[in-house]
Amino acid sequence: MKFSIPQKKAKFLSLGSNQGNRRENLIFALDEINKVALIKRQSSVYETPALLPTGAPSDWNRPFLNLAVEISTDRSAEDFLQIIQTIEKKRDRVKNKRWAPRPLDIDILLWDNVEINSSHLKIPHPEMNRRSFVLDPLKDLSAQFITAARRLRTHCPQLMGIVNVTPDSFSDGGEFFSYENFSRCLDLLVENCVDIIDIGAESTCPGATPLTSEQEWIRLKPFLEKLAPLKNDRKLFPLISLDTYHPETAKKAIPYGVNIINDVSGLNDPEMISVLKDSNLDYVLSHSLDIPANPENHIEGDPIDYLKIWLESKWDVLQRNNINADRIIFDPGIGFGKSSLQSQEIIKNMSKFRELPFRILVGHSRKSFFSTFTPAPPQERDIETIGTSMALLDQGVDILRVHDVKNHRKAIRGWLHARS
Ligand code: PH2
Ligand code: MG
Ligand code: MG
Repeated sequence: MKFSIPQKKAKFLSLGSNQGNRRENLIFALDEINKVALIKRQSSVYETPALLPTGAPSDWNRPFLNLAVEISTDRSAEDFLQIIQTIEKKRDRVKNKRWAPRPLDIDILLWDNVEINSSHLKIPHPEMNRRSFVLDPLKDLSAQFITAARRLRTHCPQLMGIVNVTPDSFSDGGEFFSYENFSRCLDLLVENCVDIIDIGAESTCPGATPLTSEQEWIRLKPFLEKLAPLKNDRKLFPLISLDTYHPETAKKAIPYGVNIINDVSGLNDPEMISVLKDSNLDYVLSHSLDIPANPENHIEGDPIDYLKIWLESKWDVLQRNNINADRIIFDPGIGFGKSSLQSQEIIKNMSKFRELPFRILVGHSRKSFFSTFTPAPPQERDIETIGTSMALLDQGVDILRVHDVKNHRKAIRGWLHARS
């Protein structure tokens, strides 16, 4: 197969909490693990419905926060199990009925190639491939878990919150182009457990004026300067994504703690490859024909077939440059080089990308294809956007890039509990 990826030999742990201050419990556990092992990669935090035994009391049904880490240590799995149990006890974990609410649970999932099947320890974790609360965080760490995570009914998406620091954005008309609005917006996103903050300084909607990289940086820098200390000070802060197609801007932003480059041009500038090679940034590979978007110009033929062929050619380039699948997020580019009907066609058929070993992002929020079936102006399309989002979740999409994170968070909670 064109898109096959290697299995990685590594040590993975999963962490969960559904009692007490769940975030503080996870932060405590990470600090403790950090004392005895190197945390190489850490996933986002996922709120997941409690998986309960049949006949469990209703008051056990409290959502967990779950995450996963990849660690490096010379200790054996048996020794590490002892360490984990000590950490759990320090956080008031008491011997209780199986699967009763707990302040902290740490499990070993994989330990390189080790296989253990004793009464108190089983590695690989025998249930891991059936649990979204394990696979969803794991797929952030390694692409080898992506397709398995996507096959489960309770596959939980990440929310990427849009923060435009532009005076001319189509759907929020320069709303965040002040520091007060910017920090209010950040607070709201963090409060609603946004997974990724996507900050962009250049509008790419039809008719927008393109910026040079220098102009873009002048706009962006003061906002990154506000954001960077927040990320440094607060544990479990969301990931930061930078919406730019200029490699020079991407490079300058790295010291500010940016984790992801969101490139709407889809690797149009070969210099972007060197930025990726010289960093460990994740990369949103987004399809487009023109930047800014040109409503007159769109792709020919079946859009899904077209995008698959396009993706294969881009994946060739990335592979040749040793950029691995763990770092790649594919985005079909709704509204970029597609007619309204083609955008809808893509949304209806996102499940055809299910077997790809890349995380998949869709950015449909408030976009112009909605205008073919609703009179609502862009700022009033959030409910329509959420409806569309629910249909995307059914198809296994991994990341939703949206304006209204607060209501998406609520809708996802309902969706997940109805499917779990
Ligand atoms: N852990 C369990 C049982 N149920 N449900 C969720 N969502 N997350 C968990 O970590 C979890 C659970 C047993 O350890
Ligand atoms: Mg467990
Ligand atoms: Mg356990």
